[in-house]
Amino acid sequence: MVVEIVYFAGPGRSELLKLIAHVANVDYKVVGITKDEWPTHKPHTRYGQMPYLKVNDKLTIYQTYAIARYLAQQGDLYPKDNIEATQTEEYVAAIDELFNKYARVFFIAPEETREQEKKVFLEGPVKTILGALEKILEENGDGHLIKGKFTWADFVLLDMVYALQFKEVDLSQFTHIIKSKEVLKAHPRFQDYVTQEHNYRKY
Ligand SMILES: N[C@@H](CCC(=O)N[C@@H](CS)C(=O)NCC(=O)O)C(=O)O
Repeated sequence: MVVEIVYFAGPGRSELLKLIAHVANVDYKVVGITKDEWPTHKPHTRYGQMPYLKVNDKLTIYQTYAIARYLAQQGDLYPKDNIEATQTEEYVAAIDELFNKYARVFFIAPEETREQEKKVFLEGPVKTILGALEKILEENGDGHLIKGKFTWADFVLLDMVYALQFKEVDLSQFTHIIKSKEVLKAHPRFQDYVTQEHNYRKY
């Protein structure tokens, strides 16, 4: 069964989904909707938004992190242990909060207030949320948010880091987060993902 990851034909929220699907060894294909197609496509989506995942004729899943969780569960990226699973949920929820603020600052905020909003973002949630995850990585010491294993939370963080660096946010103070990138990139399925044409982030 091949699932379809449907999103705008370009980078954005579906980067994470393609990466997790690939690393989790899910059989997937990428469906790109153009800006011109979107107005006629939008009313057929549940929330008027993308991405969505078409699993089969009966099942379509919406909301980025719900899709990411489902894909992670198909492979070995979602912990079977309840406590570890809950910890990944916590970390992903924190990153979700950061991502929504990032989207506001860099893509939604009006030009007149963007610089001020950016300052508040960098001094506030970036420091607090990444600072907290940095501490966990430091304690674990192996580049993983859940010690000893690759989980979806690692890739959610990686995607957030790339999104921030794409906007030239300096993350050099978060040395353990930066180091964890290399650990994730060493995953054999990650190595394969970077060769894919639809790897728009150019990991
Ligand atoms: N909470 C949603 C947000 C999705 C979202 O904001 N999608 C945007 C693109 S990044 C969208 O579909 N925009 C087009 C529109 O609203 O018409 C998720 O996580 O998937």
